[in-house]
Amino acid sequence: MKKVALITGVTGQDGAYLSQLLAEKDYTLYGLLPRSTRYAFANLDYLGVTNQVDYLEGDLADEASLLRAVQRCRPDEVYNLAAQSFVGTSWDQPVVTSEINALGVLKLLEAVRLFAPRAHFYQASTSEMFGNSHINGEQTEQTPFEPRSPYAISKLFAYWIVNNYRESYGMFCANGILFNHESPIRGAEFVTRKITMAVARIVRGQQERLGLGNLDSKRDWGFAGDYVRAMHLMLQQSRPDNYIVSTGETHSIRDFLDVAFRRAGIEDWGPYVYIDPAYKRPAELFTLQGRSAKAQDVLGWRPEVPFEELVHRMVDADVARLESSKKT
Ligand code: NAP
Ligand code: F7E
Repeated sequence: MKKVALITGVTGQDGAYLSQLLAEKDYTLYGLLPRSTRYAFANLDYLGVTNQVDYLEGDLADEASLLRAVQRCRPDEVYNLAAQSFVGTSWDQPVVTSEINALGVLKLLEAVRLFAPRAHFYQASTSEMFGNSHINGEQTEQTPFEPRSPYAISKLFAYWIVNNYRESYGMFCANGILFNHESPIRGAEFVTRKITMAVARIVRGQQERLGLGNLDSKRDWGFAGDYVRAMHLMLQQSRPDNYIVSTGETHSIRDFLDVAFRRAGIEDWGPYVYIDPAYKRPAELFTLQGRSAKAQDVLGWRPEVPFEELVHRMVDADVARLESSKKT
């Protein structure tokens, strides 16, 4: 029998990579589609999987729509990837962020508890929950959470309610605590893609300069295609648990700029980049560096795409997009 998976946030970066992975594994796939995303299939199109998914209308803010969606598809696995996922916006729209990222998860858990109580449930938790907390410079599953944005706080509620449903109802609920992961279909508002899109335009003479915020913050950046494999593995275990997913390496925004501009043949990015205070955040996370030993030992998961190759892939994809848009 084919397994049935329901993916929320199916049109986002991770939703598209996960759809591709599960389609290859011959799942029957359902994607939750809020009205706002009705025609936003660019990421799924990019990976060639738009037609491999059946779409169910629903929104994490609308409990009845979640009840209907879960009742209709009766999933074996639920991947909750939907979120207001941009940390910067969470200061401008803290209530919407909390409605979706915190209460939305609770609403979805209730729908699963009522209509698919044996389903395995994945929650997209995040390294943002750690804030600046670390143990010897790293974050592990034991590191205390010290969230520093409305986004992180909303995700921490979700993390705990998922643990609570596991403990209270014996449901198979897993939290993946994922560190930053990127790809050629990363949202344009995130710093990595903002840089690679700008690099492509700068080398073609379509943009002069790039305004950025804090260049000194460091992130543990991996490849989204690698990280969705970890999500799937978490739901194939005999027991539900929480796992960090990360590369174990950290790089600054400056490092990212070095590699991205050099890939496009520009050795010194200095003249092209300026500091725009509008992109500085009210509270910053300085360094994230995750230890994914547990995921590696228990799940047998490994990250496969190293930092430089990730940046190269993103720059090359954005350069290619501009080339092809010129031809059409
Ligand atoms: P993304 O590209 O921003 O995708 C988020 C998805 O959620 C989009 O399809 C979005 O649709 C959908 N969505 C937003 N509000 C919704 C609502 N009210 N109801 C239903 N769907 C809604 O994010 P991502 O990078 O793929 O990340 C996937 C998940 O992992 C998110 O929960 C994110 O917070 C979490 N996460 C991401 C990272 C990372 O580095 N990428 C790291 C840790 C955790 P619209 O586009 O129409 O809004
Ligand atoms: O910022 C700095 C910014 O927006 C990274 C989400 O997927 O990962 C992501 O959150 C760093 C921060 O990602 C600009 O201040 C400088 O220090 O790319 P970002 P994020 O905030 O780390 C986590 C794990 C998630 O869970 C989230 O969903 O880059 N930065 N200048 C800038 N950031 C942006 N966006 N734009 C700038 O101009």
